[in-house]
Amino acid sequence: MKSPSLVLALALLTVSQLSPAIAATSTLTVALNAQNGSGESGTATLTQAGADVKVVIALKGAPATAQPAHIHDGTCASIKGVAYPLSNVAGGSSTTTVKGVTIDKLLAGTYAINVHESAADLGKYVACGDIVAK
Ligand SMILES: [Cu+2]
Repeated sequence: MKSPSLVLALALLTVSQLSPAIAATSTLTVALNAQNGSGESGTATLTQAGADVKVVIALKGAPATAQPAHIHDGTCASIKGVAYPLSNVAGGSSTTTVKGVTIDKLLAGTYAINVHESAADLGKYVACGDIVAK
């Protein structure tokens, strides 16, 4: 005979195992703020697509020329190395599929999305946003 408490325990275990999938973040908008007087600001929209994350950058005030963009370790206030390269922003737009990562993994770490002036002037940052939950 099954005891009611065993049935309850099994039910709770099942719920606890399912809940991470249910709670997985499916989309996240990161505000990209202008840096160094660039006048470039906008958003990066992250969308979970299976095992990958699609990152769409939309910047106002950006030039038509290519501007490198990356997901960096660290924060905008304390930027570190490149964690995941993104497609260059051109005319304010960039779309990248970052393979093998989840939005939840990005949120669990410390990451920022950074856009640079140009390939020739990587040291000048034009827009940045920390990847944080709203
Ligand atoms: Cu970068």
